[in-house]
Amino acid sequence: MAWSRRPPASAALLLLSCLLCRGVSPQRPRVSVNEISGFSLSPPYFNLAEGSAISATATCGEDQRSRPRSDLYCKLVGGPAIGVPSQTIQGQFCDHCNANDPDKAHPVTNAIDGTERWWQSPPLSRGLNYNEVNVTLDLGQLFHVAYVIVKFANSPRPDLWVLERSVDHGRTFMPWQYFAHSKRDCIERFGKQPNGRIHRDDDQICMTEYSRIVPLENGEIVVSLVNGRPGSKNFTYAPVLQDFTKATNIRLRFLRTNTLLGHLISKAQRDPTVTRRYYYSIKDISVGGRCVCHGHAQVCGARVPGMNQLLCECEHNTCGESCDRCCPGFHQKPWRPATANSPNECEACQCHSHATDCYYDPEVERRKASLNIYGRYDGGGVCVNCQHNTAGVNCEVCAVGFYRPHGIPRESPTGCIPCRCDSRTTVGCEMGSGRCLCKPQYSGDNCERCARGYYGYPRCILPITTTQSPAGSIVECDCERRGTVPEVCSASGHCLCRPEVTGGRCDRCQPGYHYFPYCQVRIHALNKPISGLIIQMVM
Ligand SMILES: *[C@@H]1O[C@H](CO)[C@@H](O)[C@H](O)[C@H]1NC(C)=O
Ligand SMILES: *[C@@H]1O[C@H](CO)[C@@H](O)[C@H](O)[C@H]1NC(C)=O
Ligand SMILES: [Ca+2]
Repeated sequence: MAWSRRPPASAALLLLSCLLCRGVSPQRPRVSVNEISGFSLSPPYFNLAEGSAISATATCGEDQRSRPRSDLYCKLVGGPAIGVPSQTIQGQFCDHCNANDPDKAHPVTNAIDGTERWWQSPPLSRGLNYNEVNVTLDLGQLFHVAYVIVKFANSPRPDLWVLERSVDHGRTFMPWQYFAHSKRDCIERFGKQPNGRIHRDDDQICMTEYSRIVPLENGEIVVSLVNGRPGSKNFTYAPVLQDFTKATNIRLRFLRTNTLLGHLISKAQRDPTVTRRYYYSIKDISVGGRCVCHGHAQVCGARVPGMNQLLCECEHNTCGESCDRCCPGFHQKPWRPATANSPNECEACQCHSHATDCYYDPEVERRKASLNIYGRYDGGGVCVNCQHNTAGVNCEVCAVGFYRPHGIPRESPTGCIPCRCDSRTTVGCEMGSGRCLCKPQYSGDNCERCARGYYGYPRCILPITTTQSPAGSIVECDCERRGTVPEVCSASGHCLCRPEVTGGRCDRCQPGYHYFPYCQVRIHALNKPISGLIIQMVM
């Protein structure tokens, strides 16, 4: 049995070509993702393991503090040597690990180096605790992972282990898939039905087929995290599956090595000629994945300078590392991931060129108060920081104290000009005409007089009699209104009498005038009709 001479990246390339070939049956159809993407964009899959950082909790030929040491191990497989073992001890083919010797070092980086070199864990003869070893990949950022392929080297595949993932950069891990040699272990160790059907997109299954002792060397485990799951055919509408495939870190948590003796191991566990044959070895780990771009990017390439990070090249007016928000100025609609049926683009706000940013307000959308760029009241974008003396949800009006003359377009940066009105008597001016808009107590084209019912320009206060006065501090105007001019009283509260009237309250006629409030000079005959003016006043 010869080790494959295939260049290391070929496994991933084969998978990738398989992903792309759709329908064409490759020689070894192992993993493919046939999703209907429609309007949703996705960057290509690639081998995430190559760019990741890898660590192991224990390594053959190194002590726990990473200092070199010599560890004797022997292969489980007998028969003719494959070239590597240098010693035969009692019919076993044996060798040493030593981190000091490049030919005998088995650092964990060998598992992602693209060569035939492999990582190896300490043999159990060094301690039965080396049944439990973790190998952890740090992907550096959040990715969608479609599959994990582990190729083992000079040992069988593990008897019992868990594939775990983290989405918080390694702070917490959760199981992704369980592997056990016996169905009983699935139930007893992991509480899972062995080889059960997948019902939900996030079911964590327990498989027994990958823990068989054969092949004794160069076994493979292919873990597909998408295929066979209900949401796989409609990935863009399967948020649970989208979440299930996310990972920032991947951990292979090995719990028990495979042994020829099965559970009789306990009887032989003190015999180093047996236990030195039990260890883990990994030749290659590949992780098929792609950036998380929420369906808004088809390229995920640009590495941030100085950082080991891949960025989505966001489309659909989305922004953010994973296109997870709308770009500034594109908040007319709330952000949504793309689906097969709709790109769910972020839509520009209508700010009439007076603002560069906006935010989405569902209440504004409910009131249909936001104009979109197509001229319809659809969406909830609210422009922020309207420039050029403009204001409003869409920067569509002029700020207080400014008006836009007729015929000037809303977009004009110089369209809103100051009102020519006295700010003491006005609240601004009318759009278009620029006509002054009086405060309630003023009227006239330029708000130059008191409104009806108000007296004493320019104060223009409401006339109140002393008996009605709620508080003494208010200057009141206690006049006989039938005897005053229309303004009734002055700003200081003095009653302003008609010329023929007199008195502090303007409540009597001047000398020589008669019949308040008429105050006529001469009345020739009382039985004659009096003047029209008087009739008017009487009525
Ligand atoms: C392996 O990782 C798990 C958590 O995923 C942890 O509980 C366990 O202690 C680790 N094992 C070793 C040997 O460090
Ligand atoms: C995917 O799911 C969406 C929403 O449930 C549905 O409208 C669409 O028809 C589905 N597409 C396919 C191909 O099943
Ligand atoms: Ca390798």
